[in-house]
Amino acid sequence: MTVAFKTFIRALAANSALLRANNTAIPGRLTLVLGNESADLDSMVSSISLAYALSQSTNLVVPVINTNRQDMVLRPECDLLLRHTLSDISALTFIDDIDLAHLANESLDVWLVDHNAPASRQAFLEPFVRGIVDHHIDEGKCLGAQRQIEVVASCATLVAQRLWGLGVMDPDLAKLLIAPILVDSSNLNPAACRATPADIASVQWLSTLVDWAPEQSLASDDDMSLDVSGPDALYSVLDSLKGKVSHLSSYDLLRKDYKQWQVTDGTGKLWTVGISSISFPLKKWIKRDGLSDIEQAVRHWIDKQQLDLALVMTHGKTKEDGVKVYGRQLIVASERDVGKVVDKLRNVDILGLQPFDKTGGVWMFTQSRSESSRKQVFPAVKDVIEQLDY
Ligand SMILES: [Mn+2]
Repeated sequence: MTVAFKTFIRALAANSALLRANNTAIPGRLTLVLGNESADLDSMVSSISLAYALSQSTNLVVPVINTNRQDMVLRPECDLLLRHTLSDISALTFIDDIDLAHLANESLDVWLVDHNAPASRQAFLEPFVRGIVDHHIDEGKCLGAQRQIEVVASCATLVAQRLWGLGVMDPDLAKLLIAPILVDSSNLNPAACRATPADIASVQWLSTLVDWAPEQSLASDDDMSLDVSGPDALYSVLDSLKGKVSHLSSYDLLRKDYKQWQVTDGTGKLWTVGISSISFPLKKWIKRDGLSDIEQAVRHWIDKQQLDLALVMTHGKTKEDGVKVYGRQLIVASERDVGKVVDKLRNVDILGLQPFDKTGGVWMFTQSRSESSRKQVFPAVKDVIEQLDY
């Protein structure tokens, strides 16, 4: 017998309450489906929908949003989509709702979605990982787990394929899944070079299952409703919300889409490395807040996260000679002497760094290889650190 999506969502409130109460009397086994700690739209949607897929054959499967509940305000596109398709997001479990270390015992099973190695701060989960569904470069962890790691634009494509195989789909679930695939592939735009044939096939299939609103004959106003008539309109609402950063301070921009790792260098020293990704071009950010405000925010973040190395990737369109062009920039910062790391990064081909500005321990570059996202940049940085031998 199949479990309907609405039934699964209704049960989440009770399951989340059970976890929040830290109840040691959780009946039988517990399966947590954890997205990555940047908690973007893809991670949130993939963890909810993979949890639903697993719930067809497993009792008590709970998706966990891997960010604090209050940080949802930093991700308005996620907030809107989840409210629209799930109606009640208070039923969801956020990482600060539960005591993960307490739940990590012999009756716990973990599925990682949209990442393939637990975040540094969640490394203790590694022995409990039973499955992985992801689209990042394989970090070679959790080798005993069921692993599905494929290069696609959006992890949601891989989850959609599983749901296809299970023969369970629902109009709200289809809308939930199609959203990150559109966002991560720039609406399947070939020029963005992100969509794979699998992403395109998922969008085509899901699109036929969504209850789209009737086509409006009037030009629609710019309200942020998701009662839209098709994928293009859904993409445009979510993308503009995602790009809305004008209400965020420099410091909030740094924490909005953030990942952190630990890397051991050639001398055995452990580095804590953080990478913020910001969809706001550096030129516009400097114009808005000024260099010293940005520098101060970065130093504050380094202190807050206790980072040995902070990277800030900015991207977006700016006008160059009257033409809008997409570009990426990279800020590298540290309170330590990292000149050697910076020198090596400047020789990394997939970055193509060109000097932009430098103040104190904060280097700013234009990243001429604008197709390289954090998925490519972190492995490059990791390589550089691992080869340090002074
Ligand atoms: Mn993803």
